Amino acid sequence: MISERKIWKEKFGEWFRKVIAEAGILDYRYPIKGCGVWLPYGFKLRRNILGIIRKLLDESGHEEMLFPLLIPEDLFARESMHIKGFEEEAYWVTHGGSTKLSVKMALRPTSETVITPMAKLWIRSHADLPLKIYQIASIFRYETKATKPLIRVREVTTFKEAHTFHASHEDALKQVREAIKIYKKFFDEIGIPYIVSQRPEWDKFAGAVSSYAFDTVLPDGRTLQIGTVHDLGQSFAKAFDLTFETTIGGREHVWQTSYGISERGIAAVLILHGDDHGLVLPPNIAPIQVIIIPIPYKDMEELVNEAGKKVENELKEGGVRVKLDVRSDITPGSKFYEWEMRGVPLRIEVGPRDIKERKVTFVRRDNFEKLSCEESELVEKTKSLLADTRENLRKRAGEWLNLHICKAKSLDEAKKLIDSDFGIVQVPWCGKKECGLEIERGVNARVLGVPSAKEKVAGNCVVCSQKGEFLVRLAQAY
Ligand code: 5CA
Ligand code: ZN
Repeated sequence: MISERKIWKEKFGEWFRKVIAEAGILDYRYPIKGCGVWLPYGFKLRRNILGIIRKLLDESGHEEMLFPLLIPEDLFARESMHIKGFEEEAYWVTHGGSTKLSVKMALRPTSETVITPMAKLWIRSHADLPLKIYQIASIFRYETKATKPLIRVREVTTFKEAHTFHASHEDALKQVREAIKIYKKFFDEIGIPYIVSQRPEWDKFAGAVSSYAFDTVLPDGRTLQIGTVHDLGQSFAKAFDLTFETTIGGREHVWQTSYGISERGIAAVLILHGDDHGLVLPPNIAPIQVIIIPIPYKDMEELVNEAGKKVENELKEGGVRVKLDVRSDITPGSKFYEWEMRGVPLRIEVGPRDIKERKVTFVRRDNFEKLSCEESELVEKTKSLLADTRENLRKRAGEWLNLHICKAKSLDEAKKLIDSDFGIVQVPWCGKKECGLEIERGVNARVLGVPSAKEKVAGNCVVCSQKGEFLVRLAQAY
């Protein structure tokens, strides 16, 4: 598999564009760069993935809400670091019809400056804290780097942002740890491997005290940031004068966190599990888990279709998302090709021989293994094959990431590895900003950050030779 992927690496950008269109995930031909259309099959996949994050957030005391898209300039500009970071990325609404607006408005590039002033109306005392909310909505960013479907878009249609409010920094830090745990569970559920890094001080979210990022490695050796968690400290609370009455009667500024993911998580699912034949979808999120294809022989069309219908009903009753493909104008071979490309995890072929022998024939999408079972074991066998497929995909993607993280002892060695599209390279670093920037320049790559749970480091800073405090992670990043 992995060696296959080496060849795959070169053409993966092209593969990605082609497969999302052909598989019916996304139509990216809309005449605005960075905007696409979710097609029905893609929309179902998106809905299943969002179901997982919704459940995780709801279970941990977050409540879903929906906030306005427009931000008046004065609110948007209130927190100075935030506006500095986002000003150039915002789309601005300046007119209502032909009337020039007295205050121009930004389309939200994220929602701290929408949510904090509203929280000020809701939070009075410590009894109102913590407050944990989220929304799933579109955001807009005028990205200047090359746009790419699902990976770098200008309308991020699947932005899930959570915002939390706390009575102490300690509580906010606890929330940061919970958020990291929630995202770990989320990415584990969809079979995406990741590393979590604390972002360097010079590359944090605009307005944050500290930022943590989830990164994964794509087939071309470049990393994709698939989620972030931020400790916002009191920056926004101070800018908006959001305070609460403490237990001893004084007033203090509220402590905040925020964390977000987007359709990049969906892109990672498509890319990391896919192969030369197209998508391979994890069964727990696949819109169709089992595709049944009747294999008609002369004069037996009706018989195989009926048998297929029976299999379909039984699986449906067993709670499996199943589809019977009875189209008579295309051959079984073309059907195999199409559903393989669309990533359906399991295929059942129903032919005269299966009917006669009271057997069911399966083909797994992840490894093309062909298996069979007795008719009576249909539901049970299907479920165990789907579970195996899911586990295999998760494991395979995990091995891929492990093979693409390594350590280097010098800048030279790190640069060679990065130039060969290796993936993530870690080097000892003293922790000083000058050295960090020097490392970025030296290897011409990005500092992803340092491991969020700090490991003991052996070795000296690759720039200044002082004792290394951290292993810093470097990569070509999307
Ligand atoms: N307010 C915070 C937490 S919600 C925030 O906006 N953080 S962020 O800027 O880091 O965005 C969160 C995640 O959204 C990123 O980690 C990235 O995975 C995703 N994202 C950001 N910009 C884009 C984009 N243009 N296209 C696709 N995904 C994006
Ligand atoms: Zn140093």
